Amino acid sequence: MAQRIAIIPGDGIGKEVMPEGVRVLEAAARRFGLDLELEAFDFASCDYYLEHGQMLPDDWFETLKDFDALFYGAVGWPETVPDHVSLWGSLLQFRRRFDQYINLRPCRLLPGIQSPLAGREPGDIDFYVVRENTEGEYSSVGGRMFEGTEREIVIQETVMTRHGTDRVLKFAYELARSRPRKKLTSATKSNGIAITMPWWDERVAAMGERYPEVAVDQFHIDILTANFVMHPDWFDVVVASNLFGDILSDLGPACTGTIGVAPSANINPEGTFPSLFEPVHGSAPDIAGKGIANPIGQIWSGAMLLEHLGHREAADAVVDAFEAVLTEGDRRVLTPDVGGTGTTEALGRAIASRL
Ligand code: GGG
Repeated sequence: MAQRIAIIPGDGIGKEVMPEGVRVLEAAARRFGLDLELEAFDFASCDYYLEHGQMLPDDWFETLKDFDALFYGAVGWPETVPDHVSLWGSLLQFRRRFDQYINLRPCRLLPGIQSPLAGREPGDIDFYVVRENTEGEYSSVGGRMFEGTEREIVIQETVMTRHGTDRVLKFAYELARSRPRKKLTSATKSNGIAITMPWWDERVAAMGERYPEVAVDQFHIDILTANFVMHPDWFDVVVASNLFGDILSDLGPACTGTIGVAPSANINPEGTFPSLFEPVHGSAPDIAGKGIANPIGQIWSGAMLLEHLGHREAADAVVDAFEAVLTEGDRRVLTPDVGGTGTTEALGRAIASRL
């Protein structure tokens, strides 16, 4: 039976990198004889909002829930829709309603890409950020009072549950245990955020009792960001709350030369609902429409999607294909963020032709 994949380009460069993500998925499907059925949707975009007054149709949950995976581009076009409206109206609905509580974000220095950190070679930076994806600082608990007056009050609560925290910690420990270094780093701020974060540290320690073979350390988020830059080789698996994980998973890829290559998987590990695969980058209004966005973040996310659907060999072939193109280093094919003069499409085609 065909595996059904929903294609949702979203906004800005999402619309430019998605065709390349699809091109490579289709090339992999041809080569490995995979039965993938792709269906495209225009919702979860600011264009859809402008036409319909909301980011998603009322029946989006019913429409998407039986897909095997969702392949997403990027959200946000602040010129027309405020960012918090577009994000909460689309991506965060998917993550929450489909209980995609793991956001898995690999960070790896790829061959042929120059790290801005002096002397770093491929192999020196190779870790995962495991981001809690349904609660934490991304909470809808709070409100405004006395708006526009001198007495204005704004409150937003951080929400951490034992269920939500333990399940992401378990995933992170298991990932660390499966890797050669068996090392887990926890992102905390328990000196300043003196209620939720000491509790997060306690949960990390409690879960650690089940994984004695995993070496654990923790850093406050401020020095942790500094150490991403100074000592990226220290890290293997980094587990973080929703906001800290979001920040770390932009910073990590920046240390590998470009955020344009970074992939992510929003996973519902139980498989009750579809998981969602998207590049880490957003819609990038500054370069949208120029045809120069790097499609590798989308393509690598496609590889994660293939692996999630059980197609490990095809996923590895996609990674091999973009690594080969990067290693070859033809500047006419590479996008400007990795030192080339090429276009999104040229890079996508070069990768697909390797499959
Ligand atoms: N492809 C990822 C994307 O569109 N990100 C936009 C964004 O602002 N995301 C915030 C988040 O991931 O929490």
